[in-house]
Amino acid sequence: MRLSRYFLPVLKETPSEAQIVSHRLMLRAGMIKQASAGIYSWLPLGYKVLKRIEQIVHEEQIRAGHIPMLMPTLQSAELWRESGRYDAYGPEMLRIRDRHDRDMLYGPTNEEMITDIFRSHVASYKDLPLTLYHIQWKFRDEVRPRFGVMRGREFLMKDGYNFDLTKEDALHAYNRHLVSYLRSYERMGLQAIPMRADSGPIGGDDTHEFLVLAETGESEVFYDSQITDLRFGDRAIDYDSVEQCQSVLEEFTSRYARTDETHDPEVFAQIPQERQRVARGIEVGQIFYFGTKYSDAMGATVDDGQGGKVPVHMGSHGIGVSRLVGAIIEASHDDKGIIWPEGVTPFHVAIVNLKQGDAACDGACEDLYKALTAKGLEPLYDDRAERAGAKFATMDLIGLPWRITVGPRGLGAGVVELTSRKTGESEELSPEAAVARVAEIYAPHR
Ligand code: P5A
Repeated sequence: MRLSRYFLPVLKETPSEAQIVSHRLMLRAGMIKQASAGIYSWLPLGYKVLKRIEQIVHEEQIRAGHIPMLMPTLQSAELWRESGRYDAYGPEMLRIRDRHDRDMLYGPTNEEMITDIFRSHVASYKDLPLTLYHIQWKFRDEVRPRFGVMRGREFLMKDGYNFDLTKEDALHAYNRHLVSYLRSYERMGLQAIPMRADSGPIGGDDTHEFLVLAETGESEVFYDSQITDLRFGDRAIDYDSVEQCQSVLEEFTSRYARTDETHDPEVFAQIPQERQRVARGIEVGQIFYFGTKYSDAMGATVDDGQGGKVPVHMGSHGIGVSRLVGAIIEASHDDKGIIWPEGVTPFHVAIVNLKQGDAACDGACEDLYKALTAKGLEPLYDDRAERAGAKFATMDLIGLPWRITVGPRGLGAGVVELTSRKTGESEELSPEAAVARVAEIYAPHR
């Protein structure tokens, strides 16, 4: 993409309405625009990051054997009356009436709708196990929408639902989700710690929230510092293996890590004092096992193969896709702007032309642009007739992890400069070597 032809409405002033750094930076970098309280338009740069996150989530869900689909945003109140949640959900639910006076709602989650799909089409235990998921907009009429996309009213969620014959099978699905979530967050450059939590309106006893540690997080968390040493890394996992998924669960939940809702001061006090941590975190996902809560209420049963009908065991599992954009920025920025992890960056590399209009510089930039594109990378080429300082400031603000700077002096010596946004370190390389280096950096991310 050439910056002269892109739509990147960066702001010079720091927006006064934004209280936390990710919200400020998303507005300044031209990623989002507020449409009304807690509802945002995703401008091209923000949209690209959102899509990258979605892509990672899809890849990891499919890898775990879960099946993508798409349900609507608007739902009929009837289903929610069946489960008993139509009244229970309270004012967070946006209720709508259509022209035929039918009660509708903008879905805050999809347990009822997926259970209805299941009971309409699945009758036998032979069709189990089954996990379906979608990535779809949700609406929750939050009392205090704030912090930009972090606590929105309209927000994008990946929500998945497992259907199993037995509790053991459903707990395997729970563990599979835990593993796939650990992998997903790490690919986004994040450490998200599974913590024992409270299930709230979704229900059930078994639930973990995934929290990214950040001072601006809305949740207070208590944990043993040893938990932060754990990484999933690139270990191979067989998602069908009960033992393998179970062992990841045991490893990642072996240390004390709880949200304030489940915090137990007595148990916490038993951790050596130097390892006790009280901090704040951003909840970027949550997994639930709630057994037969919805299948009982809505009659989702299967033949058990022995002549009987049994309600299926279920769980649901959510990732805050749009919230993650803010969470990643909270975890990765400096005073100049965003620093995108390579896994989610909107463009892979910036090309900054220090002397637009100079034939040699323009030619070298065009060649770099073509060579990077030919490698399957997406460069953002600042081809505007701006001064160098302004170009650097824009690229620092929008946070691309790598920048190639092209100027007449370097070109005279046959080199361009490759700079890391994170460390600020630069390396002089031939243009060909710079392209090869960037391709190598991104190889594990594609
Ligand atoms: C699990 C999937 C559920 O709704 N039902 C389907 C279950 N879980 S949850 O924890 O309530 O939400 C899942 C994740 O969505 C994000 N989230 C939000 N993101 C932005 N703004 C909001 N107002 C908001 N509310 C929830 C969180 O990341 C949460 O973990």
